[in-house]
This record gives sequence, structure tokens and C-alpha cells, in this order.
Amino acid sequence: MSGTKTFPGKLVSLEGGEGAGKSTAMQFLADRIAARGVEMVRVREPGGTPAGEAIRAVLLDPQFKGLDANAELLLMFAARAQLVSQVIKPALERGAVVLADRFTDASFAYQGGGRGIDEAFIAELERRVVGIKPDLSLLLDVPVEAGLARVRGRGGEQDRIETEASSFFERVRGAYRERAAREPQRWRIIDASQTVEGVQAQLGRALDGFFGEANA
Ligand code: Z5A
Repeated sequence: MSGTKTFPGKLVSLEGGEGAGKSTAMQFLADRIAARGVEMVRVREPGGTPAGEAIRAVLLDPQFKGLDANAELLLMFAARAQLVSQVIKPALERGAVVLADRFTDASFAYQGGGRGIDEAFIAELERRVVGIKPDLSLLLDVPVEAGLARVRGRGGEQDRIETEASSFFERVRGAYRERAAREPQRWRIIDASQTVEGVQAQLGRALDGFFGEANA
């Protein structure tokens, strides 16, 4: 783990913008990790604990459109603090592989890139409240319009953040790509505009490469 403390387990995060195919990819990754015969703990953000899921409901509720950007950021970190202390750290201490559907990088991308909150402030929260970083982060990267078209094709109601303009999601994508370029040893960029099979082939190679290196 690239945080302050080293754990026997590994933290793998999956990130991406709207319609990148995270839900589809999560199941593939979970099956692939489980097939290694290790304990796997799957979490999602915001959420993953009873308190975190209650916070998630507030964050995604369209009735709170216009929520203050700092309030949004702090709620993301409140849910994350609970998830890290209640679930992620104990699992890593047991030696489990934790598979996270989003982690702190999402706050840098959405609240930093999307909302324009100062990156140094988010980094300070990460240091004080979270204290750990993923060992491997997978970025499902897809052009914004293609992702939004997939979400429209999926149907259903939009949550509060999904109702943002394309320019917001362009900034989110830019922030993710910049973070991945800055720390290439931690990130693998997956071309998520490919077919489901094409995306899974890339994910499988990234995961096998990571565990191969981790076991070497
Ligand atoms: N958020 C934040 O702002 N700050 C933070 O710190 C954190 C989160 C942690 C909730 O996240 C929101 O919180 C999210 C970021 C913000 N904002 N929004 N909007 P979430 O992860 O729960 O929600 P989501 O991003 O909207 O993910 P999702 O609903 O799981 O959707 P998805 O991952 O984009 O994709 P999907 O459902 O797997 O796929 C979309 C459709 O495309 C679906 O019909 C699939 O069948 C199809 N699909 C999937 N893959 C393909 C390929 N390869 N080709 C063609 N079609 C495909």
C-alpha cells in the first residue's frame, strides 16, 4: 500500500466517469480475484457501511440539487472515513484483497476537477481522514458523450450528480487522466470505449500483471 502503513492485504480501486461500465467491470474483477482463492472484500463509495449508505442517499438525492460543493466533499469523506475504519483497514490487516468501486481519486476528480475545489485541501483530507491509497487503480476511460449515451440507453432515473452538464464530466475525465499520468506505477488506463469483451481482456491483463508483480 502506498499510504503511511503497509498492510498484508491489497487495495484495488475501480474509477471512471459516467457510463464507463463500472458496474459491469466490477463483477468481472470480483470473479477474477475470487478465482485466485484469496479472501476478497467488495465495497462501494460513497457507501459500504450502514452510516455510509445513509450518507450516499443524501448525496445522490435530486432534491438536494445545488448542495454546497464543500458540503458534498465533506460528506464523501465522512462516508469514506467510516468505510476505511469499519471495513477496509480490518480487511487489509487480515490479508484480504479489497475491491473498491471508487475511492479517494473520485473526490479529486468530481469535487476537485468537476467542482473546482482546491486539490491541496482534498489531499489534506486524504492524509488526515483516510491515510491509505490504493495499491492498484484501474481507470475506465471513455469519451464523455459516448458514456452519457450509454447511461441514457440504460434508462431509469438520474441521480443528483448524473444531472450535471457535459462540461462537468469533461473536467472529471480530465482530472482522472491527469492523476493517472502523474502516478503511472499505481494506475492502469483501460480503453472503456471497446466492447465489454475488449474491456474485460484489458482488465484481466492489468490484474494478472499486478498480482504477478505483487507475488514476485
Ligand atoms: N462521487 C463523487 O462525486 N465523489 C466521490 O468521492 C465518490 C463518488 C466516491 C455515485 O457513484 C456518484 O458519486 C458518481 C460519482 C460520485 N456520480 N455520478 N454520477 P456510483 O459509482 O455509484 O455511480 P455511477 O458512476 O453513476 O456508476 P454506475 O451507475 O454504476 O454506472 P457505470 O459504471 O457508468 O456503468 P454501467 O451501469 O456498468 O454501464 C452503463 C451502461 O453501459 C449499461 O447499460 C451497460 O450495460 C453498458 N455498458 C457497460 N460496458 C459497456 C461497453 N463496454 N460497451 C457498451 N456498453 C456498455
